[in-house]
Amino acid sequence: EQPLIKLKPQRTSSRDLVNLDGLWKFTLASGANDTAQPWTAPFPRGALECPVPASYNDIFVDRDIRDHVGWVYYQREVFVPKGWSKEQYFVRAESATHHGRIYVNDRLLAEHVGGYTSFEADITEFVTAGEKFRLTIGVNNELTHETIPPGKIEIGESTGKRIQTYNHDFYNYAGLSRSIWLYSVPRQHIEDITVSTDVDGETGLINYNIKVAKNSTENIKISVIDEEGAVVATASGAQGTVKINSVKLWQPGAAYLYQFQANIVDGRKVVDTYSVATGVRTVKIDGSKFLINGKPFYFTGFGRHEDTSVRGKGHDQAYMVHDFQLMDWIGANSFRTSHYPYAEEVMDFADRQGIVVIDETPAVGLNIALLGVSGTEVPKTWSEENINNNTQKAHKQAIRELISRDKNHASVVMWSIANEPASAEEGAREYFEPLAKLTRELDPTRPITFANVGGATSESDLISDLFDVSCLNRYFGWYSETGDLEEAEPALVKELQSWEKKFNRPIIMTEYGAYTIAGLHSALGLPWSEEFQEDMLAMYHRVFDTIESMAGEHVWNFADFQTSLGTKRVDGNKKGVFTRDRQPKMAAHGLKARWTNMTTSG
Ligand code: GCB
Repeated sequence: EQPLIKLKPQRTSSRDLVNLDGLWKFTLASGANDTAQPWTAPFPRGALECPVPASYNDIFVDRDIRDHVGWVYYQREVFVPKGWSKEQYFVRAESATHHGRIYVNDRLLAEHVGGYTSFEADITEFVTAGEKFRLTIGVNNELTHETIPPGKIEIGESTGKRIQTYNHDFYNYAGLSRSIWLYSVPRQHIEDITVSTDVDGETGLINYNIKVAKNSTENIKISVIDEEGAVVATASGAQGTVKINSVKLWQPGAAYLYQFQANIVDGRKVVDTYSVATGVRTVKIDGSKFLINGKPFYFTGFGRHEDTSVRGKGHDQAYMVHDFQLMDWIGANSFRTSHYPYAEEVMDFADRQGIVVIDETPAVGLNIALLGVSGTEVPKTWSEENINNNTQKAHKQAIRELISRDKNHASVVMWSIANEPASAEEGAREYFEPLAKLTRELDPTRPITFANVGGATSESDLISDLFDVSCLNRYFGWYSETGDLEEAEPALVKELQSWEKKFNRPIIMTEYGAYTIAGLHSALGLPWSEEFQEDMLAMYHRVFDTIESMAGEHVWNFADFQTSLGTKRVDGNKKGVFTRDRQPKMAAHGLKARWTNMTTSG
């Protein structure tokens, strides 16, 4: 059985890769029932050109493109390098949001549903090395009640046009927002590597399991190489444990990565080589403490988004590095990949930077009541018409793909399998019990959680005992007790105390914050102003410091971000501590003072 998400392409002595980013020709399907097959021919001269990686929505000055619901197509010519005649080669899309198809010339070679994980087409039999082919990638942005995340397509009353609606608070950016690769592997190759680490005194242990492609020899040699390039341990065989003496641990804020290099060997020849950057560390929960390497870890940082102006969710190295710099500046030691898996480059970078990650699936918006549905009859979330067995199937797949992709990252210390589901509604337990079980089966080494919604209290929530950490999103002082911090404070105290009392385990506030218009000031500290954001965060911190089980605080949000159109959002959600172009709001300075002080004093 093939791994769900294949190893990220790598250039090694046995593997090659060609980056296909750049300007691609671009066209929209005219409608849902469009029978044109644009992949069967080169797009006409004069076709639009669209940058990859980028969401396409904000690139063009055209509402028809921005609001398009359905398929779009990207196309370019690609040469397969001459030297690859003995190799096996693939086209890999790091993501296609939310449903992708890879066509090579006239042929459909791969299809994938799920907007934030990679998929690929084996094109070896269809294109000869040294020849060129027409590569078309179709991307569909539709969300239904059976997709993850869920959504709904409505029909405009006058125009008859299709309108995408959804329950989550970020814009449904779509397209090819991550890199596209052409890469080769030898016929006999390593298909998957799973590592997990442990520590025994001064000795680091890397437990590993390697899968090879069929017809490959299983003669496998392992070398573990330290940051100086020295081989510090070796082993052989497809699974086992390698021991590193006097191990240097991967620590939050002080990353150390070994290269776990796996080789398929045939006699004296190395047939294939692949390396996984491996940080040796342990993660454990002990009562109300979240332990990394046996020491209590207190999360400081943010829920974030992949979001910038113009590129939307397009991965961008400049923003990635800059965002990590800002997190370092402000004293953030961690973040949550709210509300979907981020680009793999981000996970690699977090490993190298020693930033701790709570890794989340795209299961956001599984909560119909949050829509603000009016009337007496609130529709049920966990029901045939809304979130049903097929949605659950898609959710399982999203969990499998996330873990398959990110299992080897030292930075990832916990899986979050959903954001703000209707966990107090009847049916939640039936829905979540198998998902929690699946997550633990797939990865017994990391704790699991979900971000609990305000209103699903320690008493009314039906699923929290299935998880290891209480991750709470709370907006006292914003969505309730609006602008009244004197009322909000005791409400927050009461809430946190009730969770602490119910579960002897860590609590992380995974969201708290206030909508803040940069530049808006108020001597009275009224809502929407920079003063209010600052006061509100200070109030939360005062409370957190009195709660023994508190194990972390993630402000919502790192930066302002785009949302769907609505009367409560002015050009998006402005709960950022930084503006969308990454300038600090006033509250950033208070956070910096608090967090940098915490990090140094432990
Ligand atoms: C939440 C959601 C997040 C929203 C945020 C808000 O609870 O998890 O996606 O953006 O509240 O600002 O309303």
